[in-house]
Amino acid sequence: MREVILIVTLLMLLSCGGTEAADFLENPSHHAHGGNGTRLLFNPAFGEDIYHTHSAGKWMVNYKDLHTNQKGLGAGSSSVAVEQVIPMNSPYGYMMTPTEMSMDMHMLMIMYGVNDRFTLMGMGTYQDNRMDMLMDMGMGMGQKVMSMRTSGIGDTELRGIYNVGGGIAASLGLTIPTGDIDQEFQTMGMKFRAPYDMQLGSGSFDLKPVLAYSALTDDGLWNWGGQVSYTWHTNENNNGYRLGDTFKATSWVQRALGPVAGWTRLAFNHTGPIKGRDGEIEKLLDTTMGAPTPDAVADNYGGRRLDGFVGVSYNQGPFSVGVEGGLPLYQYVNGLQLKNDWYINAGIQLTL
Ligand SMILES: [Cu+2]
Repeated sequence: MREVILIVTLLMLLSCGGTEAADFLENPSHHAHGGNGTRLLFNPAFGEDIYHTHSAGKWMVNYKDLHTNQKGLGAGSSSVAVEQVIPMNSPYGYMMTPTEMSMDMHMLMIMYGVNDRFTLMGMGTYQDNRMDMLMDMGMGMGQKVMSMRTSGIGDTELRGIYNVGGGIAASLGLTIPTGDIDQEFQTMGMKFRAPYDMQLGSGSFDLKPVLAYSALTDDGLWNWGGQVSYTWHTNENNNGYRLGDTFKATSWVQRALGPVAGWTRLAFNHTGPIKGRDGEIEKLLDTTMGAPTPDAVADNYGGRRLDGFVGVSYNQGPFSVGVEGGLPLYQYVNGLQLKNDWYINAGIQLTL
């Protein structure tokens, strides 16, 4: 609730300075051919899409790779040493633990302006997850480094975006569960279903309402704004669980310098714990037949985080490319989890 109040306040403050920009957003076709303003409003590389509309008959295609690196374990806002987590007679008492993880989400997005107020969007994703783990072999046989990898098609999103006016866009997305949630891995000659964080999708139909505000100065040199979104996993998936719902808020400032633009961005994320259990994943927690690991426990998911980013983009004609790097500024994890360490998001975009 505190987050909602903070963001509403932020949006109100921003809207005080946004009257010239509102006129621009009402008449985007005046700036349709790659002027500064267009580039700033259609950022190619933000780690989350800022929902905007296009004028009637205009297309946009964007490809992005969102890379997240996680390293080291945390509980709440503190760090936890590996010696606290394995072996079985340590304080947390697991046999295996993740030590580092990288996630790449490749996103291909297409937008089309149905009319000057309403834009349709479709997005396909491809997910690539790699995890390094440490396993205690028991009976004083030492520890073994292992790795796990899952990759494939992720979830698919369909979305409508409506230009409310005054620089505000309202949007609703529906995610279709095309990502596999039965990914497996092998250890000690046995096959297990991979933990929740290594699966490729949510397995559920998700609704994602968004409210975005974007402002541009008359000279087209400065752009700023904010966006709030909510992800609601509407149903329990076929494997008996539902990922935690997510509230996200982001706010940014951009400055154009010729064909280049630079920006800084803050992003807040609050994700709830997983509801329900995947019985196949829980077989890992069997102390005789499995390999107990913290990420097989549904309670060890979700938390809240504030991330900071800086980025740069370059625009030529209908093309723009960009990259941003980020670090978590604050994070609180539920239970025991890997902590986020750094981010790199890169994108290339074509506006027609
Ligand atoms: Cu677009």
